[in-house]
Amino acid sequence: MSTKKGQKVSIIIPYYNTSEFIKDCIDSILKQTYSNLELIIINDGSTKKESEYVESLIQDDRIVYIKNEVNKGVGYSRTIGMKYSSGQLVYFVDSDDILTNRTLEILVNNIGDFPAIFGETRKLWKPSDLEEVNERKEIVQVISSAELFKSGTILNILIKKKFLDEQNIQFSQDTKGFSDISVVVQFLEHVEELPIISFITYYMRVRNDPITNPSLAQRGVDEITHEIIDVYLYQKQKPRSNIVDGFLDRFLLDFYRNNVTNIFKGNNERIDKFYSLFHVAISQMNLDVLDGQPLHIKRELINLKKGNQNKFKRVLKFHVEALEFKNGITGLTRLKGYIYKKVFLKLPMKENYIVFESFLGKNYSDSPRNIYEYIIENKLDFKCIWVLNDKNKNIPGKAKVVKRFSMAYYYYFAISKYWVNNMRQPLHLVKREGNVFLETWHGTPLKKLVFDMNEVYSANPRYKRDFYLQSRAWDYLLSPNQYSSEIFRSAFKFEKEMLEYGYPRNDILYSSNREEKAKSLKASLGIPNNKKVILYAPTWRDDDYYEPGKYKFDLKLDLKSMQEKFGNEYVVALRTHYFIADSLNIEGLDGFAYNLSRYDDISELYLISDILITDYSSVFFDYANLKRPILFYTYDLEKYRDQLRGFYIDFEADAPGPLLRTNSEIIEAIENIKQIEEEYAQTYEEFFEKFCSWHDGKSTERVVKRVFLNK
Ligand code: C2G
Repeated sequence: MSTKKGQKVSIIIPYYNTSEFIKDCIDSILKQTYSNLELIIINDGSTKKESEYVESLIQDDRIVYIKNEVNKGVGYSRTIGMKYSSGQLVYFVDSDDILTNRTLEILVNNIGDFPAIFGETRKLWKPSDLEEVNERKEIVQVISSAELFKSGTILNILIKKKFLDEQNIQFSQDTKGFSDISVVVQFLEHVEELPIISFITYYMRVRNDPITNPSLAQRGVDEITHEIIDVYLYQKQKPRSNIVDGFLDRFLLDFYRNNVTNIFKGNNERIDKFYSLFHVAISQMNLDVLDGQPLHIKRELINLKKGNQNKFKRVLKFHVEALEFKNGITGLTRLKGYIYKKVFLKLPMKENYIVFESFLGKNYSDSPRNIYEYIIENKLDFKCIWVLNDKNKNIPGKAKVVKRFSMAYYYYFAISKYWVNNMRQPLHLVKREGNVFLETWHGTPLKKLVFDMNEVYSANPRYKRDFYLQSRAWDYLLSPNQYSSEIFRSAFKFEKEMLEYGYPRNDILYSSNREEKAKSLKASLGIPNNKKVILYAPTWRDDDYYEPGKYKFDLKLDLKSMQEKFGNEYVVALRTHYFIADSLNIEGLDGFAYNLSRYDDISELYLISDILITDYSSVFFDYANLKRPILFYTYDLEKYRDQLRGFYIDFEADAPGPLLRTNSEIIEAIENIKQIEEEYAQTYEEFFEKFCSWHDGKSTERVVKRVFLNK
């Protein structure tokens, strides 16, 4: 239902360099079922490019656009917005947030005689997670204003303009963040109770990149702590009602409780620095607010208020230790982490210990394997430890095998000087002074990675932040080609030593006895020697998962018809990505289809293959070292490229083989494989030059010499 009747709503949005998000925000406002609105955008000194972008979106005559020449802050911009507003109702929105279709209709219809009404707010990682909420039942409840304003924000509240004018309610313009507090305080002076409606009217976006594009709330804890204390002290110096005083005390107390470990970080220097700051603030606090708080919080705040610095330190230390202990004993996994931190990390570090891990301990493979084998073959003086989920796996040499996340795993990670991993390490592993981390990584990127990605569709929405923190621990990063070096620098923000030696895992593709190796491997897998092998090795899809690390895969290759066509000449080796939890069904295809998804090392499978079929997996960059034919089964190219990931190269133009959409195209290509090879010879050559030319079978040697022998 669209309506022009009723009171006009002025929606006020400050905009500061958020072009990535603003379109979703504006669209959600312009398509409101309640259309009697004006949208006031205050461009708060954004860059030229960001300004031009938002200006290009102003295509509706309900939009009022105001521009501050320099950045003045949210409080100032909202005040300007109010000044220009002509509606009887105002509603503040942040430029990265999103409304539901009926937000205004629902709020306007239910405000009645109250000066303001709250809607329900939800957090949102990305617009595609928006739920359809229009059918929910609306229930209005009237509750205490202090409770409603607990989080200190004025977003998602429809307010009568007359009320703001009469009470002269204004935003403070003194601080960057928390300018809302001044408005909240004035509200609390005037209204005891307000209505809230049980209907989601506002989606607050959690930005996926707190590293390069943080929201105000995602700034560092130090900056926020200073700001909150400033705002608190500023508000406290004015004469206040008990309700407002109580609200301010509660606000600071909640902040303290939620952030205490993060602020002090158990570090003496920080404790001294922040002690003084909190001492000044807590001196103003009425300690009645501590009623019902846990004993340690009471003791900390009392000592802060009294100025007993040493006593405060002792209580805080006990509090943090107790918290760690309590966390440590809730379950076996946490207990191991606790022992790791409290005991293992305090043991002396062993200078010649190396821990190896490949694909999360799922197999004995990839560059870590080649590096390990070089070390044992050359009898270098190192004690090696392998992380493998299957503790009974047979591997060459005398390595100690430990299961991932076992007690032994934590022990060896704590005491070993060297770590070699082809993926990211768990966040809770601590890099000690003197630790050397060799990150081998696991492929030349086609699909965009980390900071080159826009939206994150994979199961972990904190991907960018986690990746950033993890990669700070890497000392060396292997690169297979110039192209990857450049991408790793931008996508990972990697600034330490890049080892531009080619991938150790590809040495095997250049070994002089590769024919014999292939022959004996075929025999051990039960593949007849007179049959040629087609290897199908696709990647995973970010949006198709059961849980993080467990992805679905739907086999779209028609193996039956392939068998009918090529059964006499070929067999098919199927190899799913290590994230795939689904197992393939190859019933009735005995002697034709081989499921090698659990086979340790894909490089060996390259050796036995005559044709590779893949999609967007990095496998083709490695396989191309063999100069054998490659087909791309890209049945979901548009979705994968344009929505899920985005590519670094012009895939259609530069791929060393044809992009095929259907099973019959695949079959036809296999039938004409010689012709395809000829057709793609030139492109393949250029591709090889760009991505494979650093490889010569000696990458492992170069890496070992640099990292472990210091040459
Ligand atoms: N892999 C495999 N079997 C598959 C797919 C991949 O064994 N069916 C192995 C290969 O060694 C491959 C590596 O896993 O090079 C990485 O797989 P990708 O499909 O490229 O996907 P991802 O793990 O997301 O790697 O920069 C590297 C990539 O961009 C990211």
